[in-house]
Amino acid sequence: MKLSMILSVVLILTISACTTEKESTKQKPNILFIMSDDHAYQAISAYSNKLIETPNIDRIADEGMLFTNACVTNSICAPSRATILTGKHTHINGKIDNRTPFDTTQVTFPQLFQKAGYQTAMFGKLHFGNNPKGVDEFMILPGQGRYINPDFISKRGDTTIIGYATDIITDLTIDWLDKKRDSEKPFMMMYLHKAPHRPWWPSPAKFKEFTKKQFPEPETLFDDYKNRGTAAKTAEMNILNHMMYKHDMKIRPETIAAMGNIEPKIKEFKGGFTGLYNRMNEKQRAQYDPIIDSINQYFKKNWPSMTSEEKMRWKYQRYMQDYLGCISSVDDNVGRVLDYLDESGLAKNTIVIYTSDQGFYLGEHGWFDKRFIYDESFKTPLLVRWPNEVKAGTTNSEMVQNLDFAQTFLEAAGIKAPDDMQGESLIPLLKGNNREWTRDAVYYHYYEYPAVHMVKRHYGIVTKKYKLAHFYYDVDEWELYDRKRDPQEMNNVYKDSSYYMVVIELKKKLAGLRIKYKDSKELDLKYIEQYKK
Ligand code: SGN
Ligand code: CA
Repeated sequence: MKLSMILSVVLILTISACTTEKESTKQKPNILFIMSDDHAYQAISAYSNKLIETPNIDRIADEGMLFTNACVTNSICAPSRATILTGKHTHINGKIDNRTPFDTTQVTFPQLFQKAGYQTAMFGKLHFGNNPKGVDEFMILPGQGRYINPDFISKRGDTTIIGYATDIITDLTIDWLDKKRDSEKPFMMMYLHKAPHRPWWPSPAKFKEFTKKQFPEPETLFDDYKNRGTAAKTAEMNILNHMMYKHDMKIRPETIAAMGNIEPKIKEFKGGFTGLYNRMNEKQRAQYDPIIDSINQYFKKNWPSMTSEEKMRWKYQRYMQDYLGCISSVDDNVGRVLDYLDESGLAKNTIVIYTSDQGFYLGEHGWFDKRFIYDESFKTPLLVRWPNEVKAGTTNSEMVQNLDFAQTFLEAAGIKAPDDMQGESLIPLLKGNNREWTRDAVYYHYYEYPAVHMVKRHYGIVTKKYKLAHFYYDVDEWELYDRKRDPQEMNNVYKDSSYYMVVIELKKKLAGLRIKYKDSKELDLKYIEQYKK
């Protein structure tokens, strides 16, 4: 072959390689990962409209897929986020509870997106650290963040933005999508709400609207924890006994002072009502004050003569009014982002995911908060829209976990996932190929004890039919629930002889999962020792 011919062949090959690369990068889907904090699936109308309508979040499922059996590996904030970022169980990535520092030398999925040519950004609540890796741009809340006039950490230093956190996080997200990103590149955006985390402060408008509403009570609001283990009986998550008046119910310190020392005796609560109220400017206070005053007047007048049952009912309503008010703002703001995607033409090539860092109790078993392997906190909402790939209006009931997210996003973007990630890509399920999915059980492990809410350490296995959990550290107790016969998990049948074989088989399977995911008794002990330091 003549030299000129060889050169022209090389040239043609190079040009075509460049074009293919450019085209394939262009066609890569954008990822918009929306996560809220403590958003129970019971408060999304795509799952149930008993409590609230969330038309915007529902759109993601109407135009995509609703997962009805999505769950977390460890039902608490920072560990859930670490699992999502690393694609590993918390005993492997080390972020077993909210206290332990996150080892930032680990590979997280945004870093892989960035390396592969994606534009990456993160806005809202991360919970840990102040310099997330793998994101070109970020504005994150320090720690839990604040609902009103929130502080933000950014690459350019710290700043405070006046307004309501849910609206502000959305403004930042839309602004980056619209004006700041390089539109030649695909993007991976993490849009992370602080809402509806405790202490619940809805926006002034939602506060006004939701304090006028009354909500249906869950059947198990007055649960007495009979037929359960010690852990359920000793947890400090009961609305009547452990929810605070100032901190949670908007009762002013002056009201409490005038009524005597009536607050539940719980160590951890410092900020009370004033933590947020003192951040407000005059104008903001003027919006909240009339409603807070009327709640206080009612409380002062009626509380002393209420029965325990009436107190529980009143607290439950106050809880729902504020919690659901916060969610309503999340829903409006998700709507703003979805509208932006439509108007900009980005929607058709953008995968939109809506989830929460875990589920939450909305009065079931008399509780608020999370942590337990029991359904309301173990499960988490998961809705995914991916035009042309995911069939609109579909439902999936497989047992998927937050552990699977990283590998799913990476596969969607055509990026190889590291071999040591422990999840499974959900792409087959998203594309309707359920037969390719072989998982029949998931593994769960919660650690943060002793700590706020006093939920004991436990690990367990969950299948579609059963849930077996081992509570350890200062107890050694097993619990078994028959998920089909007892969906509310009111009866621990571990000692029921008719479940003898089920227990044997599940214990074997659980031991297998502990080996598969590299968890062990040694690690349990290591994390206990580490916690004591
Ligand atoms: C705070 C809350 C707790 C909550 C933890 C963990 N108290 O301590 O109720 O369980 O966060 O939540 S409050 O003072 O903020 O009201 S997590 O979502 O970050 O894990
Ligand atoms: Ca949370």
